[in-house]
Amino acid sequence: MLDMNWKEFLYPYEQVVAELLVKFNSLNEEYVRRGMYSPIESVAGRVKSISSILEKAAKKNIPMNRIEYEIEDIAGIRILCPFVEDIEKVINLIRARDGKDMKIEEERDYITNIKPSGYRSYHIIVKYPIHTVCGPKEILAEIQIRTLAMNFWATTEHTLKYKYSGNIPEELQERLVYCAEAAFNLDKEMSTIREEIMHAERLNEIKNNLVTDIIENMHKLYFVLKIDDMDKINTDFAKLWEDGNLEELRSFNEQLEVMTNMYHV
Ligand code: 0O2
Repeated sequence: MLDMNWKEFLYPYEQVVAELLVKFNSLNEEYVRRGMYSPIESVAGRVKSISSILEKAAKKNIPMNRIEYEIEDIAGIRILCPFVEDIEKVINLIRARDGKDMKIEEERDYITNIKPSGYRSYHIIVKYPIHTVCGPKEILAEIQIRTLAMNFWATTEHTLKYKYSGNIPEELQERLVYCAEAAFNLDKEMSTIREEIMHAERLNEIKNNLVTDIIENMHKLYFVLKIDDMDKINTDFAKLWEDGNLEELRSFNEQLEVMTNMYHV
């Protein structure tokens, strides 16, 4: 096992991680350049260390000549999303590539099916084609998709697992399960707040458009109405604008439109 040429064996995996990082980082940059909201916060990748590969092979009784087929996460990237609903968007972005620049082998939904440890994340195992000097090759890679909160929990738990050589004391395990729930509740609460902010932004946009229409109509009427009538319209508008009631502003604008049509302005 140990006399294997690891450098040569791992080279294609390094290429896969590098290519996947370029692709998902470019996707993220494209969202930013287009001025769109990106469901991707950041992307990181790594090739599994030789000791971790050997440990996993021993744990799962995988012979050396089978590790490239049976250890799926030698090449791995992790996509972090700001909000929990962004995970679905990233999954769909990956599904849209299925059969194009990568093949989806398996999806593991540890967000619906939480691991007993409390671990939450969405895993997609893909086969990624590369061209080596020895010819074309398909390499297995694992894409982990999770929120920032899920990642905070997972990296902390991973470090503790390492510290306790895989045997975290039961009392600590229970506290970790509690923390995983707390992290998930934080994700849910942040999503609710985000929805409320988006709703308020939409209302504000509608109000701004209405106010623009009202001011345009008032300008038109300025040339045809008597000064007293125009003063009344100005006063009414100032009051409505301050109160900000969308329905009242809408009906006020409708009245102005009737008048502009009547005066053909
Ligand atoms: P790394 O690179 O150190 O993260 P298994 O050994 O059965 O758990 P399997 O069958 O390869 O793993 O697949 P699984 O469980 O779908 O995915 C394995 C990877 O998911 C792990 O990689 C972790 O990165 C992550 N993971 C799964 N369960 C947990 C968990 O309870 N806590 C944390 N923190 N991460 C988890 P490795 O092999 O641990 O390697």
